[in-house]
Amino acid sequence: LSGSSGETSGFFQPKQDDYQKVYNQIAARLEEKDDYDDGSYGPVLVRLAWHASGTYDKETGTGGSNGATMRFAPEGDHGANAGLAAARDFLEPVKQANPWISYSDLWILAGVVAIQEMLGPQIPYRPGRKDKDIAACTPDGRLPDATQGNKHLRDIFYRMGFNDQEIVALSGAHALGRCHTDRSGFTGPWTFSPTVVTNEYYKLLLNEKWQWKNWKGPKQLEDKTTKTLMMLPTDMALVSDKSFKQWVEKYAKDNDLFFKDFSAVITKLFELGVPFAENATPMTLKPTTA
Ligand code: ZEM
Repeated sequence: LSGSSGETSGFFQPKQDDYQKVYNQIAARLEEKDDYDDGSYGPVLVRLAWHASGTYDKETGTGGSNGATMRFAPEGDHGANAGLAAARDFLEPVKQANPWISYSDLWILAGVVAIQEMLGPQIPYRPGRKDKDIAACTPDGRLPDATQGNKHLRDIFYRMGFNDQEIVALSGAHALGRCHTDRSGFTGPWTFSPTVVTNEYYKLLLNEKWQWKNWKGPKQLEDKTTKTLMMLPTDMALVSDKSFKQWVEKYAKDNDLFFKDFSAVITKLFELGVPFAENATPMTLKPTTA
């Protein structure tokens, strides 16, 4: 059996090796298509996996990565999802070559690939998500609004079932990628190495002096030294709030601790609301960089 056999689900029972093949295809595409943004689709793939997952509501069990409902207009058109068509389109040829994998498993697998290929920690992967139809689209407003502060962050992330430490660990993803004026309205990257997973986000939050950027766009901060880096109001909430800040300090000091906690919390994020089979054991998929 091969991942490219074109069989649809039902009889084809994919094994770890089949997922590793899809992993390798995504990794090869990342390597090949290096003319995007800062040289990689990696960051926007991480954002796709996060926005697919971050709609989860623990009270109703709705939303989350099981369903890939962002394929449909109501959810795909939510303001928070602006620009994520780039990530979905990047993955479409991989879906065509491996029709047995659901979009919902593929998007999360792509998040895992992106993190590992950008030299981040190992992320255990469990497949088992099924695509849902348009009726399962989540209402607008479940993802965080960058113009707000600590209360909003807690409202949004507690709804998914996270605590303060986990909110700070997840936010380290902003070591990656950048803001685009034609997507969120904000502009610029958070770090000098936006295609490598590091704890730089925390170090910069603590050690740089941040000032309001003087421009016509939405309120954001810039570093005093180079004026090339940015922070969102929600990023600054992590250092103005004592309970958050203690974790920013820990992660700034200890990259190993950040990697360990980031791996655990992103795995939790990616699995919110997914009804895995009892025997679904997490897979360790091999980075191509090793
Ligand atoms: Zn983000 N994020 N995010 N984020 N994010 C952006 C970009 C990226 C917030 C937010 O408003 C924004 C998490 C949490 C939060 C990534 C991953 C994760 C952008 C810029 C905004 C405005 C979008 C644009 O213009 O293209 C807010 C308010 C958050 C609350 C804490 C979590 C959690 C993430 C993953 C675990 C990534 C990788 C990007 C970069 C995307 C890119 O295209 O470069």
